[in-house]
Amino acid sequence: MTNEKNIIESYNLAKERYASLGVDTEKAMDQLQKVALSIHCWQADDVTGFEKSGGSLTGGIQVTGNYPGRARTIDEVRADAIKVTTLIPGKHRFNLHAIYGDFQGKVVDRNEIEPKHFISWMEWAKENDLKLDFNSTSFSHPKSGNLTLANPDESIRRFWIEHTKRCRWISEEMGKFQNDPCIMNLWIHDGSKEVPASRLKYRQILKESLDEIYATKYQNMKDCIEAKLFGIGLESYTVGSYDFYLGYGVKNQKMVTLDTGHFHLTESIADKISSLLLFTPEIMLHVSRPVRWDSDHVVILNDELADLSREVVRCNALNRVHIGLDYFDATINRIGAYVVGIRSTQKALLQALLEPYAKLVSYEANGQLFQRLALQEEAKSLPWNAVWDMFCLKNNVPVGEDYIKDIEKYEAEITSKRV
Ligand code: RNT
Ligand code: ZN
Repeated sequence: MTNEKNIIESYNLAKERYASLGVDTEKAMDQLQKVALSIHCWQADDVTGFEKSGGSLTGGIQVTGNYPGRARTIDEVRADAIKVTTLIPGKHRFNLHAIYGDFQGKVVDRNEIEPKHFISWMEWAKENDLKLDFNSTSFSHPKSGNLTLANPDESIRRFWIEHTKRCRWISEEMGKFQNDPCIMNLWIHDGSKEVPASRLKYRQILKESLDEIYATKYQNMKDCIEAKLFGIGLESYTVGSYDFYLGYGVKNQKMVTLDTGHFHLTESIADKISSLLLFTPEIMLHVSRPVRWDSDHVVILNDELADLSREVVRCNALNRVHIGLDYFDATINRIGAYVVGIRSTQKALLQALLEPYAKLVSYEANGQLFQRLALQEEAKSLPWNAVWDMFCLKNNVPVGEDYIKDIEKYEAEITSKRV
């Protein structure tokens, strides 16, 4: 159990320690306060959504586990999301997929969705001081197959073009309603299990589809395009590879979405930030955690996350890098999965904001390379945790592990009753 007096005392000591290295802890907390994370709706219900005709999850992604308590209705997703917001500091965004529309029990196919199906979400978000982001949904549909926007079959391709255009229209209306641009992510699973004879063919088709989709210019939404290495059952070829979307993004000034689970395991996502910032307008992140593969484990405070956060902060790019979460774990309490992943992401950002960066840069400029290495190592064990606790206290949310009991209570009273 944490104690307020101790938190304040520890914070004051930490503040002094950081000040001796030229770091202003108050400023770091102010900066972190402004970072709105885009919280993915799909951890709440194992990427199921509310389509009446909804089938099983396809598209090369997979949720494992069957822990009780999955949200089954819009109201349950909303209630869980609100619970999560009470256990994390700051004001955030909520990221919807097209299959989460409020379809009122009707069958509305993907090429028929409209802003009206998302009005109740917009109102809910407004009431709860959240902003919305959006995603087109290419998976889990009878027409998904292995190819959607890259499909040589013209009727299937047209179906998905129509869907994606409508998603941009919906995003535009969301952006207008909330008076803040809605970011719409486009990820499609298109690919194949074996290497195709023509890798080029499908990429050409995808490019044409995207050109048509993006022909309409909007003011209140922003587009981002998400690449991937492989999907389950689609291991040998992904039409929308990183090279493909990087090229498309640079040429058309679209944001590229970097999902931290979508690269070779030894590839550094952090290292991509500074390059993308030079050639694309902004960046979207899907913070995830691959374990051996794109397994979408709950985000934890590991070296990769610390490196990525440091890079965003070192580039002074918190205003150009949008941070979304993307993982789905059904083996543990799902509210807990949200809270652990979100808080870990915020901790990584705070560590980055507390780095004695000015000193590191000056060592480097002076060729003092031992000094640079030494300070980088020492920075890892500076008392950032005292600042984190203070940040939680100021935000009136549980400090340290205190949120465990809140989630246990919510489980006992709410999620365990969902049978
Ligand atoms: C899949 C992508 C994509 C999805 C969500 C549900 O590998 O990461 O972002 O996780 O759209
Ligand atoms: Zn993703």
